[in-house]
Amino acid sequence: MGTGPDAALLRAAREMLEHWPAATGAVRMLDAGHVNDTFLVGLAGDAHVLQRINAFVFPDPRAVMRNLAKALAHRPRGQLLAPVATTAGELCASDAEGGLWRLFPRLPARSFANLPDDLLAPAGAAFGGFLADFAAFEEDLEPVIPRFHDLAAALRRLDDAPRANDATPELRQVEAMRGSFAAGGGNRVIHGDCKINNLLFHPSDPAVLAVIDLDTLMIGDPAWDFGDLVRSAFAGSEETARPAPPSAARFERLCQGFAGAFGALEDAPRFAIAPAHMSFMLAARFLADHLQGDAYFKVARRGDNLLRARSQLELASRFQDAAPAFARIIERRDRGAQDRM
Ligand code: GN1
Ligand code: MG
Repeated sequence: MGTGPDAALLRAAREMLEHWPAATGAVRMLDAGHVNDTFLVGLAGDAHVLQRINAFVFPDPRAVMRNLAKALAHRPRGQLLAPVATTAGELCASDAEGGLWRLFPRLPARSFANLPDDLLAPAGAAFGGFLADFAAFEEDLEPVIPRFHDLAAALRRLDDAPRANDATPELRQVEAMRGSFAAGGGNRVIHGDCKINNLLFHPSDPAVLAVIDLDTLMIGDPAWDFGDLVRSAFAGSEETARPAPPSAARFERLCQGFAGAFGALEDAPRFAIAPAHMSFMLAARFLADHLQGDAYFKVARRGDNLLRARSQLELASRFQDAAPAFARIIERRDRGAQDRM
């Protein structure tokens, strides 16, 4: 058996399986997201996904699970993935260190780092439909990460981080752009992490089977979800690589799908600037984490968070340039939808 942090984590994952009936050994670690630890495991012969919630990022992991339980109760049949209950009948189990683990079925589905054109509208519709469904959500959600989508707070954390020479160009770029974005607010339930790899697609049809990762379900502005969707569709999910240039045609497909399910994107300029806003905020978060020694986002190697920040800054600047064209596309779609009514 190997040693080191990965081996210890795999061992911990295997030990957790005793909490679920008929679960078999943790097969391997999955590279899924930048935050939680995720493993592929077997349960009664079917592949499942075991996950430990990152307690540094989510100081109260149980609050994450309480929010999830409320969301599942709100939308019991639609496109959400429920954890498999433990033998004790719970949605999660804790380990000796207080870490919280949950187990999800692994659907036979496709997921993408880069979406093909024909899946852009279904992706938009899945997140737009999610927001529409949660417009009527009556439960109180517990805030799991204080000031999560608060740009001013992200910039403050960056300002407070230690300085390093390797990040000088990125810090300058942040200085040059920081005055361009308004704070934002919002007062309805949003998904909070509308990345394209949080969608599971039908194995062959252009349709979404599930919207996953509800850890950051929270009160906010739907434009942030829309912005993250567009951001991730051009960033690709690894995010250390250079982003694809924004394309009006791909934006239009995302927008058609999203607004078709969500409803008109009133205040088109706010939605049009949201991709730039979300990319810029994420750049500040990646950069602060690089300067603080990669405590928050997982990295395969030192420097990944700097590369991610660089890529998000490039996106932010390109999305800023594209915002007037994006606003025209949004307005044209809304007029077209009205004409058809
Ligand atoms: C993180 O772990 P993952 O990949 O689901 C982050 C999001 C970022 C995203 C960027 C709780 O999400 O806010 O947009 O990385 N989640 C948290 O890829 O910080
Ligand atoms: Mg997430």
